[in-house]
Amino acid sequence: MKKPVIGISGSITILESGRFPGYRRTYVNEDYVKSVILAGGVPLLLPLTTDPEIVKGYLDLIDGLVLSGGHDVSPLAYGEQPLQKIGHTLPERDVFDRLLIETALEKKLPLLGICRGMQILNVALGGTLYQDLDYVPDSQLKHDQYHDPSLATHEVSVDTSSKLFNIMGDKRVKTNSFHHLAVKDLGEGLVITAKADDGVVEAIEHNDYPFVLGVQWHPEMMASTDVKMKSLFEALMEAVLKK
Ligand SMILES: [Mn+2]
Repeated sequence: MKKPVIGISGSITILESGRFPGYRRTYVNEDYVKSVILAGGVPLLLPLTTDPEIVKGYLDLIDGLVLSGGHDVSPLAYGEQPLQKIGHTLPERDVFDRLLIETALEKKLPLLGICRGMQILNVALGGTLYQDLDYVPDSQLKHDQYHDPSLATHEVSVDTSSKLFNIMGDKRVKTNSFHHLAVKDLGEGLVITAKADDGVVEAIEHNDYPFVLGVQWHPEMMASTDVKMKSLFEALMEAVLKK
């Protein structure tokens, strides 16, 4: 059987030193690649572009999509001005990710949004974000850990009626956490499927599509040591094979 080809959205890093300072390099973190392989897929890096025709070309190549983490989503992408605690943004990546999402949804392609990937999924569907956790009423938990990335540092409560619960098989899941933005207003058709104990949204999904999920943590950094996290990627493969 042919293995599902999973596109992974790429980002741009600007080299600070070495042979080519100021040079732009396209990349994804290797854990995304490893997690897709671990779950039985063929990973394919999708380099950042803002050309809709090229994005359509990407979508013709892939069976499923992982939206990777990275820069803060620009507040302008959801009609807000930047507040003081917003971090580094890369507006061209917002354009790229939205093109990917729109085209993937048109094709009903299975899609997993991770961290920033979940946030931009929400924004692409008309939702908004908190520009920092300090702006989330009553949020007290540490959501930006300084531990080994594979180490879970807080728990989330999973809605038992969700696809996420079916995949994880648990109402309480331990996750890592590397974010300072959070979902505020939900995009159209999305539902919240997991929350941290301080009310921060930790997972969303779309009920009108077979598999459109977003998680606020980084399962790819845990997939090699945590079967629940690996199962998220396996569920993406299953969704592709069912399509
Ligand atoms: Mn968190």
